[in-house]
Amino acid sequence: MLSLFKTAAAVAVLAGMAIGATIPTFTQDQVDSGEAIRQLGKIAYDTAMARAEKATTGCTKDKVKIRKEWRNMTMTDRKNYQEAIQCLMTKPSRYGLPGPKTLWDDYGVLHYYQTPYVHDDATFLLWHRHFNWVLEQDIQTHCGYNGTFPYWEWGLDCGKLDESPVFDGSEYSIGGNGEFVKGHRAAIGGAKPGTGGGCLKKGTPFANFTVNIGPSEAMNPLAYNPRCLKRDLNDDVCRKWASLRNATELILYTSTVGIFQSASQGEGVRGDGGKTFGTGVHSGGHYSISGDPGSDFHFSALEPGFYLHHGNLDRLYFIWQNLDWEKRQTISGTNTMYNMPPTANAVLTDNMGFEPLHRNITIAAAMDTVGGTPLCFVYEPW
Ligand SMILES: *[C@@H]1O[C@H](CO)[C@@H](O)[C@H](O)[C@H]1NC(C)=O
Ligand SMILES: *[C@@H]1O[C@H](CO)[C@@H](O)[C@H](O)[C@H]1NC(C)=O
Ligand SMILES: *[C@@H]1O[C@H](CO)[C@@H](O)[C@H](O)[C@H]1NC(C)=O
Ligand SMILES: *[C@@H]1O[C@H](CO)[C@@H](O)[C@H](O)[C@H]1NC(C)=O
Ligand SMILES: *[C@@H]1O[C@H](CO)[C@@H](O)[C@H](O)[C@H]1NC(C)=O
Ligand SMILES: [Cu+2]
Repeated sequence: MLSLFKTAAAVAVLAGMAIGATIPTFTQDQVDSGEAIRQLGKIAYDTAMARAEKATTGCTKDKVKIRKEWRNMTMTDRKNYQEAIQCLMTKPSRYGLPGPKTLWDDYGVLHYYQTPYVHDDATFLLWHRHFNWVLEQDIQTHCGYNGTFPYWEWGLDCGKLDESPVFDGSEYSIGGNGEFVKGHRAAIGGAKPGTGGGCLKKGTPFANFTVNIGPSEAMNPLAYNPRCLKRDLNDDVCRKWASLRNATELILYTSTVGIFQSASQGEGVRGDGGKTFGTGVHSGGHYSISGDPGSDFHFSALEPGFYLHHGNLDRLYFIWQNLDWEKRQTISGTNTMYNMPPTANAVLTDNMGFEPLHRNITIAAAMDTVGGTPLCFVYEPW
């Protein structure tokens, strides 16, 4: 009964919202099965593509790269992507610091430095959008990968993460679960513990990968601290905060970017119709993977799954934006996490920092995935 009530509320709210695109009326079954978000994804895809079709320079239609859900990529692309990430782990770091050794480590360093400025504030969504794009450039430039860039729709796998094509441990995955480790491991929000906890199972991609820096709580987090990559796949977290319903409701019940970004990060805001969001899909996706560095606030960028996870978060934002494109190119908040220390409200001309991985860009430059400054991609629904 509760779920039926929620559907009715969603329809009423949307009818009153005068949103740019015409959104179909969904049943609870369509929301829960993913049919709703698939349809919303198609509307967003068409809306963004229409902009590229009109462009005569920059991001024209023939240049748009189509990002796909992992299972919709060819087997060749899945393997090549996985190998390209491993390849970054063999290229030298650009920082010239003693701890980080590889180009891959650089992603952990940049994310570590930027953490207080790009979470729970105005640039969260757009900084992470561009961070993924920078990785895409690096795997092309340094490792020859010119295939499809992936996202991972968490909700397709909640309840069977071990069997997910992303984490099944095959050469077409980004490695398996960690070895099962007994003992207490707290999960967020009182969820049941995960099913791994140890180093990645031998013989799976990334099982031989060494995490070189971190963790956050270390005396010197950037010091050399080699250890294995650990995972702790957690189906309960996935079901509670990263399900297809959770992702869909984030889009349907948030009418401003301030609420969308806070809701996605579990900041306790309420959405349309009084909707609450728990820990939010951002934590939901991260802690579905968990482990070290997967659950480390600063160093999670050294978990290969980070980019598939943030790809999906960016896709939800892409869908949300394109459902009302004219009105959804604004930002909300300041340039510091929870506005501590207090800073001025961010403006579109503010700089986002990516050096030395890539040149900095303005917030405005990342607003449109087909804006061509430099972004030029869309997310295909699965
Ligand atoms: C992309 O990669 C394929 C396979 O390695 C190669 O044949 C092709 O020339 C590449 N395309 C570009 C534009 O680099
Ligand atoms: C892991 O092992 C594979 C296969 O031997 C190798 O190609 C790859 O470079 C190794 N990766 C790392 C990060 O050492
Ligand atoms: C997430 O979705 C599940 C159903 O898939 C639901 O049980 C749970 O309450 C939702 N969480 C939130 C915070 O809405
Ligand atoms: C790039 O951004 C970083 C971080 O905001 C800043 O420290 C640096 O000065 C910027 N570089 C340029 C060339 O603007
Ligand atoms: C994506 O893959 C799923 C499952 O394999 C398939 O049902 C679906 O048709 C594919 N979607 C696209 C757009 O190729
Ligand atoms: Cu982050």
